[in-house]
Amino acid sequence: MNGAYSTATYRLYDDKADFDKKARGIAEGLTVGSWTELPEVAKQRMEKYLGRVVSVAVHDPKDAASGGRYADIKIAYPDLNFSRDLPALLVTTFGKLSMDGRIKLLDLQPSADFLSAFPGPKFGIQGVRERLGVHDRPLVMSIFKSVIGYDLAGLREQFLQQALGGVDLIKDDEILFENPLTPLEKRVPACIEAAREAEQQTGQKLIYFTNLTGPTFKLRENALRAIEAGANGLLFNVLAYGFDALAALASDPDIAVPIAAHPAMAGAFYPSPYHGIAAPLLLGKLIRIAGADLSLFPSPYGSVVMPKEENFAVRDALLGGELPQRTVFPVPSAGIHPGLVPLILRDFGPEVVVNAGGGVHGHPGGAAAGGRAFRQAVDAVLSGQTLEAYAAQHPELKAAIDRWGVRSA
Ligand code: 1AE
Repeated sequence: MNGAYSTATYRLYDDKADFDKKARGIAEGLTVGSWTELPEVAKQRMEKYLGRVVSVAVHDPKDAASGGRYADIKIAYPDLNFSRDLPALLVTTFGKLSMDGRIKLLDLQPSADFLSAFPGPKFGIQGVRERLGVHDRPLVMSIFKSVIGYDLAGLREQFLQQALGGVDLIKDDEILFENPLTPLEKRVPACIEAAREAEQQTGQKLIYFTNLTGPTFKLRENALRAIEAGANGLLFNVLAYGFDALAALASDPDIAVPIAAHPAMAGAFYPSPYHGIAAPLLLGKLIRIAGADLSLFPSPYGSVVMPKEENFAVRDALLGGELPQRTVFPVPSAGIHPGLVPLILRDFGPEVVVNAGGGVHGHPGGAAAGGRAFRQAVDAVLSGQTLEAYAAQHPELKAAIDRWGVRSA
């Protein structure tokens, strides 16, 4: 095969299909259309556009729970067929095909040439750490909770309490949109000012991820408005807008703040074994190529569960060496409390963001105590102590453990 190719791996379930034939049908159908009927002279002209079957691995598990007979099919697509943007890659590899039977897109391996069109995260893990001046421990993020209906003073107070707990990052709730009570131009300065007030007590720098919202064609303008108002981070509902919108924001030289990608709507894509896009690709590889600096996804421990194996594959896609783009902070989320910190650090290592909403605000001593409990839990693990032992000298952690317990597996 001459020229650059990008490959896609699919899992296709079918009790009777001839999977080799099916694979040839995909390779031809998504590139040149029909192949065998083409006259010889046209074949010569079209060959460089033809998709290739790389491999077909058929599995026929007999147990009823397995979901039946399936094949993992790998197809190589000539880069010649599509432009250097993510919509073109996705529509080529999984456009019409996504609706054709029980088929799931497991992975994409874009060519080096394709990947070179994507600068990826502007900051990545190192850049975010440099902004905060924190290099020796996992980061802690707190999520606003119950923001709708709050006025500016109420929102500022909620921010201040979170910041006083010593968290590194605070993110808007993803459902906070432009609204008359807390419009962007007022909300951002109020929160940044509260961050400064807290910094005087905690000595802690803080990034506030302001929810970037509005119609797609206004995103850039709204991002610049937020930054002009003082925002030093942006939260982005990437799956509602698409990966291309994220790529445009991340590569924009005027949008020089870290971006946290929220997984809202991800459940419409990854959980089915038979349809959609696998989580490691959706919330790992594509997020990194498109350029978010942090990727949130459901943890394997909390309230919105993603199986461990998939979770670790998301982690590996964000942190691993397969892509040329900077590494991205994994943010396993949802239902996280201080008693889960030992598991998070064991499974994700030092390059992780411990992220919680209810686990901060639900602390018996309030949000500031909740943030402190998380920082203490991280310190306990880094100093090699059990949470229970460390809690003997740290009342906020003790109260959190009394409330939520400690999970060991
Ligand atoms: C997977 C996203 C988690 C998220 O955005 C969120 O708000 C979590 O809240 P808690 O920590 O479950 O209360």
